[in-house]
Amino acid sequence: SGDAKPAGKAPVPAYAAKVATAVESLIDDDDNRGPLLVRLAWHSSGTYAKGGSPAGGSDGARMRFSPEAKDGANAGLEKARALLEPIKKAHPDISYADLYTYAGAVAIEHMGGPHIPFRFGRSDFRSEAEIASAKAAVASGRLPDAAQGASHIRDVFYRMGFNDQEIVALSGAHTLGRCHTDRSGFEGPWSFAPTTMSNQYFDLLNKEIEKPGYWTVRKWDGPKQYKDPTGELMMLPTDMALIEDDKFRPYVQLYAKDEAAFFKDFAAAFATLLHLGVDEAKLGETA
Ligand code: DDH
Repeated sequence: SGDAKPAGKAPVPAYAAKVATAVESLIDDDDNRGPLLVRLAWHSSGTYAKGGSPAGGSDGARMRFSPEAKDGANAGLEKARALLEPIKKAHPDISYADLYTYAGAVAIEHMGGPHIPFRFGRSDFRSEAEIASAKAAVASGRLPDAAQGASHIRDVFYRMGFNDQEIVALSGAHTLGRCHTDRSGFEGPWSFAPTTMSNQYFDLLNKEIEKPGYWTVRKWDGPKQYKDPTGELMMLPTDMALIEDDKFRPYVQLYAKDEAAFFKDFAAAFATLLHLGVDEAKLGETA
């Protein structure tokens, strides 16, 4: 009949370009926002467990509600969600779940990184009760713990379906942003240019391979972290695990010398991350 919907994926929504522009101006207003939005996209998605019950992942935008809103791993991300609220008001047709992930994709590219292929179509839970009755509440503990080592990193990322190369590529996001004592307890940026996407994180890790002792344990009252010779930069125990582990280390070396390879592999893995657990049938054309 004439009522039949045409087959095929939904086109990229008309609001996509306007939302991207709005996210870009948020980032231009304040240097810390780009990295914060990338972390929001990652923590929205990184609860995914392949075959898990609940599955987790970005669909549903559960981070607006307990338990994810109160997860210590998400400390500080309430600021990212609040920043995006006016964009949601101006473009009510975008779901929160799409907005939280799309903003991260836009931020990567706007900070000089690769284009992240993105598909719209996620939907939102409306309340904590709705999440609970759908048995979709994800308890704390699925996001990585920075105090641990390679086997923990593998547990977390293999659970999402990633391999060692993808784990290392994704970790390169730590070129961006910084740790805050009032959020994670750790302190400081990983790179000298934390609002520019580059392979600098790998370059800095690679210095330890070329000159052991470049990174040393920082003496302070806070949790164990490493400092560089300038004392300005930091690495987490999980970052150092990437050069301690024989299977991770070659990818650190590869990405340190080949930024194009890093950008290509990061774009693919980050796009995969943002779509984990989202029903293929809901997703539209790739933007
Ligand atoms: Fe991360 N990350 N991350 N991270 N992350 C922190 C900040 C940022 C771990 C721990 C921390 C990824 C992987 C890991 C970003 C992106 C990504 C902070 C500091 C901690 C701690 C939070 C704070 O105090 O504000 C650990 C552990 C891992 C791991 O893999 C084992 C991945 C995969 C990504 C990604 O985006 C693909 C970004 C960006 C930030 C900076 C946020 C900011 O406000 O600046």
